[in-house]
Amino acid sequence: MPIQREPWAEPYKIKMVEPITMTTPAQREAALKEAGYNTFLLHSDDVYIDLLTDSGTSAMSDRQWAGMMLGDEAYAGSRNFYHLEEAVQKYYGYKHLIPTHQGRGAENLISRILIKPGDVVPGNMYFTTTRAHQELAGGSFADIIVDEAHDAKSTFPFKGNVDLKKLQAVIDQHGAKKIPYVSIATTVNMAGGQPISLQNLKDLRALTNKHGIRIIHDMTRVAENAYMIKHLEKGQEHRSVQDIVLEICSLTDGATMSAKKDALVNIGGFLATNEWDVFEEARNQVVLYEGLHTYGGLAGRDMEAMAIGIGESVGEDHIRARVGQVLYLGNKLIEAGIPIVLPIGTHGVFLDAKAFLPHVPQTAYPAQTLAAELYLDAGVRTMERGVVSAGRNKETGEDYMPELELVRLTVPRRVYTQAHMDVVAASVLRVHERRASITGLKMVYEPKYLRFFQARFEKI
Ligand code: PLI
Repeated sequence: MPIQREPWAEPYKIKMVEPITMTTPAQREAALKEAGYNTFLLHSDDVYIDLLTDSGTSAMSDRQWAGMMLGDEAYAGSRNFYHLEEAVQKYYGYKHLIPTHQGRGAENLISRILIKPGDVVPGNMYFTTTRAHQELAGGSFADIIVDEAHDAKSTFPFKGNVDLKKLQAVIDQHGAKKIPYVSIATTVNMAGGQPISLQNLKDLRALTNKHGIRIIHDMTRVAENAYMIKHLEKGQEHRSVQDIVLEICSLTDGATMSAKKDALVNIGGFLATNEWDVFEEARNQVVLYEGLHTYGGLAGRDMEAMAIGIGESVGEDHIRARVGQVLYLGNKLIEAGIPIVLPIGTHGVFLDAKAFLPHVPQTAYPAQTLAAELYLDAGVRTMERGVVSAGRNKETGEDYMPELELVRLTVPRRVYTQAHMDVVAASVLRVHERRASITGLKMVYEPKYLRFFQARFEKI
């Protein structure tokens, strides 16, 4: 991790402000009960500092807002689509582009196009929506991430790496024909925002080439991953983030993108591919699920903001401050002895709820409980990333019991200041001090799909 010797400040100044609500403990208690102890079900008006997600919560730049005014809202062939296509080709190097309303729209398309019932999709840990679409298309997910990723205490710098022996075992067991692609995320959200190394990706490319297997890249946080490669991987320190991003993409065959993260927009995503056949099929199917292939569910102005945001996302000053702010919060918590996933991730700090609340069994949802308690303390909203998010095995119906039972403090891009981070750290410390008095939750309502979004709980 780069050592921060000098104080740093955000590389922007504030031109417009959005007031936020301050609430009393009694108001928060009532709001939490009303929300079934699920932070997804809180009204954002009842939230003070919103660290639920970094998805769609970024502050756009003045240039992006200016771009919004240049929206060409034609149904077909909007000029903003061509700007976006140019940006995707220039910064990411993929040949063909299909815009979608957000990342999961692209996941739906690629899963429907490439996965047949009975197929297996290996990946560097699952992501909720990605795996759900793979399963809806009849596939099953196989976890091939390195063991260190499942150990919150391991300080291995590239916990997003693929264990090539695990992939070889999947190939040996099922045969390459049953593997439509390997799904690689930069960075790995569910592991705590951990990067994959360039060397590992090159080794993966060599192995998949040998077996004729594609790599599909979940490039949601690729610039953050590239920043970590620059600072942690030998021989990469003199390269620009922009250059590393291009190389990462060049090692893969196509990508799904949630532009709501790295690309600094409030809505939008895309599917990109280098294969003409895949592009043609996606262009056919996108009209059923998203919209015409030159807008994919987005307004022209959204595509313009995305095109500009992609360029800003690989700027050295931007990415240093973005990851730097997360490191600032993480280091404050480490200094205070709070158990967090190490190393600190790039988009958020992940509390280790099993270590934070060792007396709460996983069946009583320690991470869900901790997220609720954090909200009660000061109105900071966070997200469970543990047994509730993991869901159930579709064959056996049993709960997945993930090693990692985490609460994610996700930092939106360019939204909060370091002072907000100080307030968050103080609140976590207060909850930690009274942790012995905290009991778990029981689930009283469970939706069929992606249950973490709408599940409801009661105090045990
Ligand atoms: O929320 P979408 O549909 O634009 O993107 C789905 C998605 C795909 N991959 C990864 C790695 C994600 O993190 C992701 C969405 N993440 C959310 C919403 C999050 O809060 O982390």
